[in-house]
Amino acid sequence: MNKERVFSGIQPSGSITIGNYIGALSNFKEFQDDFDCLYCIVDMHSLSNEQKPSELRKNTLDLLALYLAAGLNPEKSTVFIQSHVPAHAELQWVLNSVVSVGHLERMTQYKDKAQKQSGSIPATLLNYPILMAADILLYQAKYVPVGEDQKQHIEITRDIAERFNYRYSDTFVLPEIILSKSGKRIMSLQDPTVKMSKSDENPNGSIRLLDSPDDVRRKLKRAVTDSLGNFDYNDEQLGLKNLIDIYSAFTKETVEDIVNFYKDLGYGRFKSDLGEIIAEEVRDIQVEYNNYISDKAQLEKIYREGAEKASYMAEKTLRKVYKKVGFVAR
Ligand code: ATP
Ligand code: LTN
Repeated sequence: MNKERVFSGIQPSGSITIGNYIGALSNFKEFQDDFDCLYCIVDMHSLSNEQKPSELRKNTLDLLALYLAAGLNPEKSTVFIQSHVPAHAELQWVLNSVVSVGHLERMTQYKDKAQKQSGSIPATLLNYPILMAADILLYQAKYVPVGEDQKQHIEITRDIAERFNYRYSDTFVLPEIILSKSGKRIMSLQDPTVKMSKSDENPNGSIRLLDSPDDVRRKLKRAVTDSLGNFDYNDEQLGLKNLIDIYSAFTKETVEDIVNFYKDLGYGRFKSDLGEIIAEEVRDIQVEYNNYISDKAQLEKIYREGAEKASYMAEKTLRKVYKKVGFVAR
């Protein structure tokens, strides 16, 4: 029996954070046995922001090593780099024709990021959701495990698929979002009203998977809480709430159990325990990461084979699409 497809991707636009890990990466491995999974490093999406070429190259290989360190098994899942499969850009072009500029301009991520742009706004930022739709629709993926911030992007993907299916007859599977059980949205340690993000310029706002254990402990100590002094989980104490979410994501303990345990122990003890918990998990991941990143030949073999498998699936959809829109067959 054919397994249903799962597709997800992370941009190599910086060094990935525990937000990316909790909201996305740590969940990827859970689908490997029951679904036909594709996990992509979406390097083309990174061009929606200015990137230093040498850093983009390094971040891409780092992210591949981190995918593997987080338990992705290339024997079970297709692990690949987006720019190695030209069908993504090709389908994106076709899908441009079923999306209005107005819709793209109303996307939350576009508005946020365009506003932060100091110079002119690159067209890649506006077209970002169409490339993401192409990623997912090319593989007829049914499920997309991502963090909550990506909800609108999955909605526009469904919308694009529906429009195309309506105009040219049934072609694409309509994908569904899968949110992680805990930590759908991890916030900055310095400002709990904004999302923790790998492109945050404040180094203390996010913990990176490749941070040293000492940096992890230090950043946690400095994490913003409040002066109320009561250990509770509510919207008046957003900093603490965020740390409790992180604790729960790493330990799988319930919020209630965490609050009960730390009620009389206080913030200091809680933060220092959480520092140890994250430092330990990060250390384990880094041991694996170091093994993978030091073997460039093995990495190359993995991404080459991944691209070959992905291309085969992608070409099948692209051929169908080209035929439906009226391109003459080669
Ligand atoms: P950038 O800062 O470059 O925009 P980002 O850190 O927001 O990047 P993405 O590459 O956009 O990360 O996201 C990769 C995955 O991580 C997505 O599934 C996204 O939903 C998830 N993710 C990102 N940030 C968080 C967060 N703070 N909490 C939970 N999940 C997150
Ligand atoms: N936009 C996503 C990254 C991404 C993605 C995808 C996620 C690009 N293409 C396809 C899932 C499926 C983000 O996390 N910023």
